[in-house]
Amino acid sequence: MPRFYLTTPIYYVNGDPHLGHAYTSIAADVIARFHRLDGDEVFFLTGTDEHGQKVEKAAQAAGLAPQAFADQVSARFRRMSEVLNISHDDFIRTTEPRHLRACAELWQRAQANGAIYLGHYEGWYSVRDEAFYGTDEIETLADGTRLARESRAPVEWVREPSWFFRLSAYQDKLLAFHEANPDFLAPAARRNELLSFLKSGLTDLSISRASFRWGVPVPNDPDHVMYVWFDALTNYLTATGWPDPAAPRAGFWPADLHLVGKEIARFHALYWPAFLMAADLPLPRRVFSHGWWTVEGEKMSKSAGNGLDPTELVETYGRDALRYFILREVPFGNDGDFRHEAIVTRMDRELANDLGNLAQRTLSLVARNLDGTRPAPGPRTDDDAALLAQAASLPAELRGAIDRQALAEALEQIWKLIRAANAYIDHQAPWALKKANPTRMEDVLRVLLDLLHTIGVTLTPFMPDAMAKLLDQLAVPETARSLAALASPLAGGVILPAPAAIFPRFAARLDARAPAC
Ligand code: ME8
Repeated sequence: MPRFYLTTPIYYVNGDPHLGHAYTSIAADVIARFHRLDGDEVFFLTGTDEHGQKVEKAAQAAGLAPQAFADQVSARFRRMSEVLNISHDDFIRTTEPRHLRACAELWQRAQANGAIYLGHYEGWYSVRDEAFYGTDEIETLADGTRLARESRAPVEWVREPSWFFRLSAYQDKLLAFHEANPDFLAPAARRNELLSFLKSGLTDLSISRASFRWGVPVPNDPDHVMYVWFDALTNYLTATGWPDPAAPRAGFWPADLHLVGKEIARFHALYWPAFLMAADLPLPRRVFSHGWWTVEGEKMSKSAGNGLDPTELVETYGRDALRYFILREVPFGNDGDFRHEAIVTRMDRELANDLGNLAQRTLSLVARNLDGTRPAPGPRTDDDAALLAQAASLPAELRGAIDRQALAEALEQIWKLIRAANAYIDHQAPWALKKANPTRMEDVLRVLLDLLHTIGVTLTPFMPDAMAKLLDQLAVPETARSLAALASPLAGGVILPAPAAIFPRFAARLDARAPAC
């Protein structure tokens, strides 16, 4: 079985989950579910990033010890996964013993190879970004406040002894790696940004802190804890059971895909490959960095406290509609703006009208005119054959799109088939054939049931609950709910359950939730 290992970033536990975190987790979930549907053995990892000064400060503000605080907030991220129907195989926490072991091992291997040395750090640091900045990356405001120009996060001057990673020594190797692997970092715009940063010259990276304690201890130096990013990136290795070569998931390294937001592309596409090179380990195959959401035009962030709560969004719209909307609304890789009006419009037009009505019309005609029985495949007209050929080519097209993380494009390919099926039902008008040509009516309904089978299976990764309902109503057996199974016709003569609406309109959803008077 081909293996596929994909990851989300591990989220900081300094604040609660919001729409931005939900976005990455949902996108990764769709990709994981698609690979499972395609017969791959998948390892899908998510989790929480619990060390560092930012978390330590948030714990202090909450009046809790860092570990107790991390326990609380990590549980909320786990709950977010449940609420969104995220099918991760492991949820890693960086405070777990397995992770401390892996960090120490990676450090020691890099050190043994001469990539780590003790020095003195003096420069700008942003706790909010947990990142060091060069003087050329800093801006001074009129009131004297200093900010990191790009992220607008406050910075402070730090002077302390520090262990360094010899990043400058990896510049040529990194450049050669990126040139030999043009698809390693996508989208292309992000890759170009990274290449120009890389070409502008790399300085060594401070990878330990001596001024606070909330971190992974540096091996053989009790005064230092590891820089949170050295610790955090290592989580992707930890989860495979590394360094134990006999661990059940050892064969999953290197990861096939790290999915991240655009602000952390550099950490994943430069620092992480360099750390791995220093320890003589294989590099991940791809990093995809997606865009950022604003909400009704406003920037959203954990620190600004204006993040939309994923649980509330699910209560309002339903989790499948939310999953669908955020992947459909903008091409994956671009920024997006979350607007209530836009999600409601898509729910009504695309889910309730295009897809819901197609299923409802077909299934109620089968119930009324064929005693609810799925007919056997009949002779095909050119129109039937063309539409079924479009359905048959869909899995290969989707594989192509999912391999490029083109998630909105994958949805558009499925929607092309839905629109074609709606045009077909209008044109064939099976309701009018009942008296005039009942055999043709059967054949038309059978074509429509086959199309709905393909639509139901291919949309399962995006909307698992609703598509399970649709496939149940189509009486599709579990064994026929995979991409491979779409090539074999479903048996005729099977009785379908009574049809029921799959996607209520948004207003009807709200009515259903209102307390009865
Ligand atoms: O960066 N729009 O954690 P984090 C889209 N712990 N995605 C968003 C978003 C938004 N407005 N806001 C956040 C960290 N995200 C580190 C990662 S990995 C080894 C360590 C998503 O809690 C996006 O995926 O700040 C982004 O990269 C991630 O949340 C940052 O989460």
